[in-house]
Amino acid sequence: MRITALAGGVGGARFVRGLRHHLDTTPGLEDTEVTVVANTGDDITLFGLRVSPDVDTLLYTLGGGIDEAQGWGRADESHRVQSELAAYGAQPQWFALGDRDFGTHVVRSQWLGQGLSLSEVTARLAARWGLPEQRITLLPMTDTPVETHVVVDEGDGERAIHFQEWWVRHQASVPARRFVVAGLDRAAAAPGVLDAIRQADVVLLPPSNPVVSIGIVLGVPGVRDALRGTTAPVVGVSPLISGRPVRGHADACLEAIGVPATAAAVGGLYEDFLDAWLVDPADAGTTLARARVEVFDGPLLMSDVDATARIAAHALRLASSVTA
Ligand code: FO1
Repeated sequence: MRITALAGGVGGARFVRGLRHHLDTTPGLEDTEVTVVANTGDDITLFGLRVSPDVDTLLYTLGGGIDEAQGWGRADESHRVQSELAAYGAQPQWFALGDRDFGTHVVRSQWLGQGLSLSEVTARLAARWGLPEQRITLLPMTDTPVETHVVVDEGDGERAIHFQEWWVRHQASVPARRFVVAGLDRAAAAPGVLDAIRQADVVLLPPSNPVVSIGIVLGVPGVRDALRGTTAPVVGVSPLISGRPVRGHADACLEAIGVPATAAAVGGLYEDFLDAWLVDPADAGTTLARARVEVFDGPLLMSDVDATARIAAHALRLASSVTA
């Protein structure tokens, strides 16, 4: 069986880890291949290095090197390089980059500089983290360098800031007018991405941010059409519980695009290709125009790997029960 998931950062990575755990501990499913299409709109160039936060969060989470409490960055981290950069007055200092994390950014930048594509670089990084041995293929959504920017207006007129500056420096506290991803409409899907959707047996949408993570992946030309056309059932997991994101600032993102922060409204964003939508018991009244809505038998909280595995298992059962 082949499962394809569109993923953002922390939520997507934790979901895929739970999915893989469920597959590996369920007789007959161990050989299932999982392809993850990662959002690269969060990518940013810092100190001359290319940083790909959602890809790195997936690598570290699936490879066992993640700082579990933070959900991003490497475990057992130190910040000696960053303190040297600060001593030189190097900017910015609002994005915490650890010494071990710098290793990833250095090799990514070196390989990109040697002419490798982001897909080739990501495959090398994934090999180090043992993803092929887990039957996980990690694909960037596109090899074209793209970055999500946030248009804000702090009273002195509109200006665009990098997504990370809005997300990390401002903690999404400055109201976003809109999100723009320069060049996305001319970006080609990375090799294998569209086939991974078209040829999947199941397509899953983890509880990632619907606007700046999954929403960006959906903006890659051809992705939405592939989702509409695939014979695979497409099943999503709500990232909101009672109108609140479990973590992050999905509510601020939804407000920026004028969408209510409800499980129903988020499911509605995917309605043109979604077959089923898994929601928390607190959102049991949710209905969608065409997709089937099912209530998870417990809190839709990815509190640990076992809890996440149960959510992933329910999503797969749901996929087998709906016709695409
Ligand atoms: N998130 C923060 O809230 N503060 C940080 O300083 C920070 C640094 C950082 C460094 C590398 C990385 O891969 C992720 C990092 N993140 C940080 C998380 C990141 O902003 C988010 O995980 C995604 O970009 C949003 O999904």
